[in-house]
Amino acid sequence: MPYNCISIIGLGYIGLPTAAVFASRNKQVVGVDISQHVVDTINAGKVQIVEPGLELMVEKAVNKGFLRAVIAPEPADVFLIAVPSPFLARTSNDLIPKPDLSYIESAARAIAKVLKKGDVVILESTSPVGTTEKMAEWISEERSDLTFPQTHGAQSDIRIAYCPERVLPGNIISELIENDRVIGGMTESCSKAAIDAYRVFVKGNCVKTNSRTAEMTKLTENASRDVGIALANELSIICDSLDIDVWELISLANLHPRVSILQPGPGVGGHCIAVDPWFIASKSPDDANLIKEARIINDKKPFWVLEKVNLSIEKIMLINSLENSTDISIACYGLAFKPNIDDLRQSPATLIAKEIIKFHTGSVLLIEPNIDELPLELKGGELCGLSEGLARADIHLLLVDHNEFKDVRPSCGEVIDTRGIWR
Ligand code: SAJ
Repeated sequence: MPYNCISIIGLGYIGLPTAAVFASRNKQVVGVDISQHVVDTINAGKVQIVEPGLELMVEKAVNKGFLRAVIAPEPADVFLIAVPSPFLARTSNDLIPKPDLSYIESAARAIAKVLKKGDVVILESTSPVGTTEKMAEWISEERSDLTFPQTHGAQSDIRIAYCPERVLPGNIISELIENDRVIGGMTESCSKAAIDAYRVFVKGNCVKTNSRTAEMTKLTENASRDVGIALANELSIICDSLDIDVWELISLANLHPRVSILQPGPGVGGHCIAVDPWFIASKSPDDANLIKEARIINDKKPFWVLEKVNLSIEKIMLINSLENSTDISIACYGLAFKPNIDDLRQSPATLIAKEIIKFHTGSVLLIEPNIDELPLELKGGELCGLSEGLARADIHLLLVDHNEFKDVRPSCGEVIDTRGIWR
């Protein structure tokens, strides 16, 4: 393996674990991040994100001198870009959100300054098809003294490839090592160079393709899951109106050897599945109909849940001849975007809780065992323990299937179970 120094640009959920794994294989790793806080934290052998096993790896790597973090790129043999690729804020005219490639562009232009002949540049950030080629252009604009694959093919000075990450938060370290990788070079020699770099720690297969196919592979993986969840969410609405238990229905349908339906919920959250399908739709707006529709179905699901909450409020008011809903307490069980994590960002559960706080005049109890403090956007809700919520609420709204909620069940009151664990 000719590459001894690896530079990882962006030390977040993907970049930092990748840096730590390279360093654990005794490579010299220079992590680059625009946040001084992140740089200082890592150089102190600590981590700014919650991921099992990561802190220990970073501490060891820093103490042994294999990992250090810096603000500005330094020379290296391999540059791996793992910066965010969100979409731009949507205006009322945008039917499809537009990708924001500015972080990738800044990273590309910043590393261009320190590139030398023979270096490899790999993009890992989830990206619309064609972004790797764009990145190659941005770098070449900065360095007319070097040659690039788009103009010099296999003979280029710089090798450029796309290699998507596909790890699951909570299990990142082992998935980084064990999962198969799809590696798409702009040329055959670019693919080979990138495979050489990943082989340092990847035990799974490194499967070769071109950069556009690798970009689309990542988007397809997450779009496929989004479409699958949209089917489950649509079924849950249909079944509700037909008085059928959707979870029983799905488990029965899944007995068929060639059927494997996913689970409905209050919507799709997180930073990947709810974002990536739009990258396909933004590139192919007239052709990505199913993909677009799935996004719309999943984005609408939280509002369907809110209608259910309103119906429950009206029911309680009617039964108890109440003039207003001030005396009705609503408990929301779970705020995270999926079970057993503390991440509330882009969470349908948090969106639903926020909307309830806005319109409901009575108490809104928020039960989230994985956090100690409510974010500002949930001001007006009361963070409380599980038994208090079960004892106090008139409406029990189950939003996340955290393990803590599986062994309990409200003994009275209205129950709205969006995850099917309190059936
Ligand atoms: N969800 C459902 N029903 C299901 C499965 C999930 O409603 O049957 C919801 C979850 O509650 C959550 C959302 O979907 O709100 C996404 O959760 P997830 O666990 O399916 O996925 P992520 O976003 O944590 O990670 C995904 C993974 N991609 C796939 O499984 C295809 C992961 O492997 C990727 O690396 C990650 O996106 C990424 O970074 O792209």
